Amino acid sequence: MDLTAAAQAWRTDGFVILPGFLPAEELTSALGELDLLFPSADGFHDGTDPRHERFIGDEFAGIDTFPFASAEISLAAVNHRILALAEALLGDDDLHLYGAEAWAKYTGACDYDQALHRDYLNHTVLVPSTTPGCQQVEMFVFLNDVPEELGPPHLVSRKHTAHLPAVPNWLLPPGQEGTDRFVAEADPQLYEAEVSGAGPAGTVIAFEPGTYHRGTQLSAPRGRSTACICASGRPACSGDSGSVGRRRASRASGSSSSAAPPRGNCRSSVSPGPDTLTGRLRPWQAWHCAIRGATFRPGDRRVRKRSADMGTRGPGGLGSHGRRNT
Ligand SMILES: O=C(O)CCC(=O)C(=O)O
Repeated sequence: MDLTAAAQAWRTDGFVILPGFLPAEELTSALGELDLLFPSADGFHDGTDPRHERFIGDEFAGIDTFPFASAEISLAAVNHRILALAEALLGDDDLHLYGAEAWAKYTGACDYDQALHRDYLNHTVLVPSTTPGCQQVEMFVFLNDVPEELGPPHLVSRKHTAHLPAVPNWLLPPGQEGTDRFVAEADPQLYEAEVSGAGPAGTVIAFEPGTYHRGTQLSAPRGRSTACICASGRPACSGDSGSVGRRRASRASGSSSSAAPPRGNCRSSVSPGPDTLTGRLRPWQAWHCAIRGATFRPGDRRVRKRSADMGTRGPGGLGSHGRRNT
């Protein structure tokens, strides 16, 4: 599917699924650093990786916030094809990445099955907009193959949901009762209308925060799925209220994570400086520089050299943001 067709599908359905959109060779370096973030499937399931306990009992505990410990995975979130797709879908080239996460899920670690929901409570200050110039796009980027047994997101076309009010925001499977005015039982047809995002590594699922979607259960024995999630749009139109939406989604799906403390806010961890807004450096380019600088690890001479270079590079470089490497 070319970008024009993708934009058409996005306008009609509120999402577009692009199987294998990132070619394997553009994921190789990110995959080579995946163990900096997450245990392997064997390391988790055999309990041999000391980090395995983190993932047990809370689906959101598998989320790392941007910038990641791996420069290459951070860069995957702003891969040039992702940027071109965001520009095509939003019809705008003045975009800012306002959030990025990397997420690992392991079969049996917890309940990953979510209720259908929209993301407006943690992506916008108001209800999501379809107004040109004020839209946002979220993308799931699969780092490995995600067949149905590894819990791909499911989405529902706007054709079935455009008429639905902003509240309730979580629509439970038929037969389950809502707990407050934000959570209600869905019309049975809504779950029947779901489309699966299952696809090979490199698949990108782009959706508008007002599109109903949900995470699904992992059932493959000893399975692991990993994805990057990135969100971009016009900063003037986007807001952030932490991860309220996710916590509420998990409460609606009965997961134990409702009592978890709020997770960190990745939206402001590295933001393009004022110079990037004056047109000297496009925001995306600034992000590339910032990622390389902010993912510095002590002892990593390769990354240290890059960040030192960027400090002298002028607008948008790390030095001009006045930020320190951590
Ligand atoms: O991970 C997924 O497949 C979907 C997650 C999701 O929609 C959410 O947590 O809001």
